[in-house]
Amino acid sequence: MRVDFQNWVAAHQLRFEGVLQAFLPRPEISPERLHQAMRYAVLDGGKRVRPLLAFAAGEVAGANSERVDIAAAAVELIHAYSLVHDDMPCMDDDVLRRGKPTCHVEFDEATALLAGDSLQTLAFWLLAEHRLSDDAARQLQMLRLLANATGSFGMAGGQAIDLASVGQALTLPELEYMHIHKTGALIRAAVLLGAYCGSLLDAAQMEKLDHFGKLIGLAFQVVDDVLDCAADTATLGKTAGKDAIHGKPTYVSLLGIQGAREMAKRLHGEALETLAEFDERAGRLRELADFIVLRKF
Ligand code: GRG
Repeated sequence: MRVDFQNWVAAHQLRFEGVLQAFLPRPEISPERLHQAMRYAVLDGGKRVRPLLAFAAGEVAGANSERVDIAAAAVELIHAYSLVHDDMPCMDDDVLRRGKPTCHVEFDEATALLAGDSLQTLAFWLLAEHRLSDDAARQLQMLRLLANATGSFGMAGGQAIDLASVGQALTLPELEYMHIHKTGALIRAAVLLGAYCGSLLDAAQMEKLDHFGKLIGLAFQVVDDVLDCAADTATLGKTAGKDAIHGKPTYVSLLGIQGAREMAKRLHGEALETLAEFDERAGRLRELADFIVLRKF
């Protein structure tokens, strides 16, 4: 019998918490404070959207779930690192994340910086240490893919553009470029890495999944912009309304809230169309696309 979506999500979130616990350095091992900060930033919080996308894409590609766990953990560690650094005073300067004090508030700035750095390197260590594919060239390709999605041609590059765009009037294509990199690149990588752990898909199907990842990554950001102005801090677990306060260009500032909602709906439709040729094994990906666009937090 097929488990309903809510239960599938809950079961994977619970099991994956154990996977992350096992991969993170134990808190009593030296340097204790750094290891405690790394665990604080990763464990017990977050929707785990990127890992869920990797699990769902792994299902499409017939992947071994232990391999997908590694890929999903690597992506989530990169995501956690990005949140720790983004919250620091030199960037977004925020005090609340996932319903608790941000890492630099709970620990200190230097520890938060090192925790982010160490989470990033742990992610790449995981991909290098474990076998994720029977094809060594493909495994290298996976490392390359995550590096590109994370660095100056991906998330970090998008963040640099974001920081430079405060108070600027961006055009829609400029805003899209920024978000495809800042938020979209890692979401896209999560889908691809999950699929690369399996071997059922040909190049054309991988390209379809890549396009799905791109569309749903952008939709995620459009919804994030809407929630930043439509939801409250308690629901989001992070400070609401900051984009407008900081004069950040967003889909809401460019299109209005209704226009942004319509854009998310259009991207959602296009993402589902991209999956049209896949059979029921893509069911979880379709459900995740729905969740990403309909979510309230
Ligand atoms: C510091 C290199 C560097 C990059 C930071 C991801 C990012 C780039 C900044 C985070 C700021 C932000 C709120 C971006 C909007 C989209 C986003 C990534 C939201 C947070 O992701 P969720 O909603 O968070 O998946 P949880 O806590 O559920 O994991």
